Amino acid sequence: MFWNEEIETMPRQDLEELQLKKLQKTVKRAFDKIPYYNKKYSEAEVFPEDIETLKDIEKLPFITKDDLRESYPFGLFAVDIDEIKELHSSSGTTGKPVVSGYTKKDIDTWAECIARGLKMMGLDETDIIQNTHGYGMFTGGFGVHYGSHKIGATIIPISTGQTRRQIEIMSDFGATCVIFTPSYGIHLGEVALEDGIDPKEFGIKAIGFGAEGWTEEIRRRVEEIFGTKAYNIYGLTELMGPGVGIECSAQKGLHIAEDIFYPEIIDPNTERVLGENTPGELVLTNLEREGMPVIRFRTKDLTKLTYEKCECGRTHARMSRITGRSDDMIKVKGVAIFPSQIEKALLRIGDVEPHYMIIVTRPGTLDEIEVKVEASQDIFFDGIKEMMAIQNKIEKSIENETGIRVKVTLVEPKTLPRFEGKAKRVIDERDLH
Ligand code: DLL
Repeated sequence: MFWNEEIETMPRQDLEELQLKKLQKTVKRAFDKIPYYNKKYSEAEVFPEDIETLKDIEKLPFITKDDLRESYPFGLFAVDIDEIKELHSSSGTTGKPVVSGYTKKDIDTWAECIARGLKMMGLDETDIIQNTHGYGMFTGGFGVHYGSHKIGATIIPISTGQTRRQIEIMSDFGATCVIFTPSYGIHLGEVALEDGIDPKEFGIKAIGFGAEGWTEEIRRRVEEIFGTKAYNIYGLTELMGPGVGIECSAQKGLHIAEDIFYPEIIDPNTERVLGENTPGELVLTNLEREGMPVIRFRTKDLTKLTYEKCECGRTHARMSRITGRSDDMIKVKGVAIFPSQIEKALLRIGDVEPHYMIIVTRPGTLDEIEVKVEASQDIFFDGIKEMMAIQNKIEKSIENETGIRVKVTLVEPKTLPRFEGKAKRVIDERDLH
């Protein structure tokens, strides 16, 4: 099933011509309207007229999360704020978030991406979609919502949490599709099973899941619990939100909406562009965006691309499942966290040393974070009560900074590893590769 068959099955040569036209227009708009790009490109001595072929994109400098943070909040908008109709920001964090702005047309483009994906998953206007993604600054909730309206399906905007109510509604309202993060999906299924309810009996036709890393074992578990196929949904706030890439019924990679995003794969160390089927870091460029065109964004997500025509008939490139990150960002319960935020939160407290380790585990189906922090000599010898009070204070400070509850353990001074060069502060024991 297609939403936009002409575009989705376009011969690659025509698609590339279309991409080039859109790229030229985007670069020119960014250069003319956004001082940030104007300065960056002028310094690199590259100008809009230098983009004569698609490969010429490689002449343009990359843009990173730090660049976006520096332009906080509206420095990368190409239109006046009154043309921006919606604002989102990267999930959960209260530090300096990345802001994403959308014009009316951008919201429609977003809906288009999700609509294509919902059709890939075999859904149409007769379906009832239960959307467990949070509605708020996180892009998961609204993105799926707009796409669902576009194909004319019925949406249940239930958002995250209240697991038993989710199960009741799924059953009573007859949901035929459910959208979740893989870890929440497994949790949802297992709570139902614990209560003696078999999720297979809900009659779910398709599951859409994403927003965090997962393995094929996790997919198998989700599919087994709900008795249906689970489709990968990829996206990120900076470029739009969910819907940059979505899997079709073949489940052999996610189709990137290539008339809307231009994908490249680079070696994260040398920044050299790599060829098809070679793993590396995904770099994305908005080709359609009015409000905030992002050009050559280093996603830090590791994947590879294939341009081979898919058995579903679509010609758009496919990216494989994300296998990791080239930086130290961790996604826990769908929220993106950087070790620097944890560091900031604990240094605010005092009485602790700036030595810490972050340990991420998934004991059951949900993620847990433990932060081990070295106590100062004085505190360590002050006794258990004082230590507990400080642990508590740090836990609150980290929750304030990241929006996530963690367990803090104070350890003896000088017992955590010291690093030469780049510190490795995160131990991820979830085995998501
Ligand atoms: O997570 C957008 C989204 C919402 C995608 C709902 C899918 C479903 P951010 O919070 O900005 O946006 O986080 C983006 O999450 O760079 C990846 O590291 C990770 N990520 C997103 N989707 C997947 C996925 C949303 N399918 C960051 N597989 C990205 C693995 C994913 N990682």
